[in-house]
Amino acid sequence: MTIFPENISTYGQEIDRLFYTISALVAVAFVISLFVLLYPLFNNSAKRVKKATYFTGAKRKHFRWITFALVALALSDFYFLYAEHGAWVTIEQTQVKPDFHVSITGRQWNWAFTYPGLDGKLYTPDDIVINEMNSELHVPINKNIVVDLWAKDVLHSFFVPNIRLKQDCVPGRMIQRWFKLTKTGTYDIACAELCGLLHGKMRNFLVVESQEKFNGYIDSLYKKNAPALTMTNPSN
Ligand SMILES: [Cu+2]
Repeated sequence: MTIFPENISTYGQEIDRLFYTISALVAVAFVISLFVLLYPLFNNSAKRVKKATYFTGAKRKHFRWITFALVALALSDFYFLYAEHGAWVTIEQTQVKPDFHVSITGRQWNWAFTYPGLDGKLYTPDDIVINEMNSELHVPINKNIVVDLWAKDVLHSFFVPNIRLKQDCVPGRMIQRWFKLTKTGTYDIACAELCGLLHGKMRNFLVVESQEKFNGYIDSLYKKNAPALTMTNPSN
């Protein structure tokens, strides 16, 4: 049972497990905090205790409890660091061999997708740019997809709930992330950073498809963009 949208990435399970771990520990802390807050309120009601006592917290007896809470907090922090280390390394620090490399730019208000042109290389004049609201990003299934994330104007956040990937896009810098997807279909790409008036309309789609279908899509892009390609490609 899961409360999240279906996971389609190879590392999504790790994020889900972290979420449940953190929620469980925070739930325990929440119940203890409520108890510590409410118990004295009821136990020391005006009927039972006539005059309130003022604690400075300086006495060893009182200070002990402050120290106990601090240590418990620090220990849980270290535990989270330990628990998340694997996912952190997989998602943020692993250099995968890219099977497909695409550039994604957040702008007010859509995600623009830049595919490499016929030369197979990004950031050359024959790149193909799809820059429309509600457009699709096509990627092949079971392949390492490396994405360069950019922002054109303000902060955006590339968010695909089904991949469990959410990454801020910052103007002036490129952030690279990767994913490998295990299920075909069409999934939402959202922006998770309030980025202006039409932030809520900033919705694109991720289409995961077989390698054959994906090749067909890329071919159709080349054909559609052919006149522009011959104009910008000096070798033609
Ligand atoms: Cu945005």
